[in-house]
Amino acid sequence: MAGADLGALETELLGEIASAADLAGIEQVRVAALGKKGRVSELMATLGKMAPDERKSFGAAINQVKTKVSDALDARKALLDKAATAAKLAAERADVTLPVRPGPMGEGRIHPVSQVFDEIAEIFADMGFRIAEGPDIETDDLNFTRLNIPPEHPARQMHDTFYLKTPGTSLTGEKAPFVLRTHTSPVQIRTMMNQKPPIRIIAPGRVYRMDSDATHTPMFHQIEGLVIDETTHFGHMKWCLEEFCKAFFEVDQVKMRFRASHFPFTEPSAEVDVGAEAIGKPGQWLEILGCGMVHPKVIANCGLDPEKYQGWAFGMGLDRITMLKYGIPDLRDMFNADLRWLRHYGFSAFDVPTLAGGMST
Ligand code: 2U9
Repeated sequence: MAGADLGALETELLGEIASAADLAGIEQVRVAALGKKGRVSELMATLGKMAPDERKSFGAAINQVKTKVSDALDARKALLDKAATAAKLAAERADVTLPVRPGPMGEGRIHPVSQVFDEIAEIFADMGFRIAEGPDIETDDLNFTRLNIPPEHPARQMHDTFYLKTPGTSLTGEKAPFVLRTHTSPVQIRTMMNQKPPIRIIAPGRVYRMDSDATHTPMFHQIEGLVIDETTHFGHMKWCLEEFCKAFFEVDQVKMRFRASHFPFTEPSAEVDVGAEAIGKPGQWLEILGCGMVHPKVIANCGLDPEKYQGWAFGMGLDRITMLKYGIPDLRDMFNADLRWLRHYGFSAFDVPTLAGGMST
């Protein structure tokens, strides 16, 4: 091939490269020019049959064409690459500040009890508590006996507790009646039996009592807390509960009233009221939880030395404090699965409660 033809080939190829519109086009030109059977490669293959002098000059000329074509391919490819990325970015541009589009995530509602559980978990997690869970079906040993609730106690009677027809096997191996747990306390019992103090847990969950009227449902939700170590005392409990109330009701100050009470599993025990200013009703008191120092017998019943370890516990009805905080008038509506109610009282899945970002807004 003569030098003029080589120049024409170069012009033709550079023209094709310049007019390639996209990455696929540029690849086509590359294969047709520099591929195994490409026009430049085929010229290279003719070198072998040439006389040495001719080979030298023609070889150098082809190499020049090859380099120019190759450089032009790279440059055009880089340009097209950039243009393709820019086009993709423009097409896929998302304005993350726009409100959520209608759809399952925006439509669905978090039940107020779930929201309040998340709020409480956040508050206690911030104070170093861990969430512990256990089964809804327990033996009467874990639900009652180890909690210092004796067999003749009214809570054990058939009209308060759901007993299962078939007995189960207790943790110590003997046959024991199965019950639907009447409180989440067996979760704390299990934790004390399995874990060395210090213990700081909250135990949320469903509990069951044979009770059904305007203010009681056979299933309701509780959240209990337990702290066990060598030195913790009633003052720590009061501080923690006060901090909890301030964070939960989202106020800077709360009035609290500890009234002496009695529970088999705590001694001394107290019921706790909060000044209703916290929910905008000055002058009234709201009972929100029960608490006390864990009874030494309960500590011993879990295999811990009550001379060495002490602690405190509290319990509250989640449904009740949900109703208080969010002004829900009727307990039974909480379990009716009425979509209109849920749309009114429920929360968006995007309103995740955090201490930094706010509990309920
Ligand atoms: C262990 C030791 C002690 C949990 C406690 C209360 C007080 C309490 C009620 C609140 C409203 C139940 O839902 S409610 O009806 N609970 O007043 N609960 S102290 O004490 C424990 C728990 C576990 C091992």
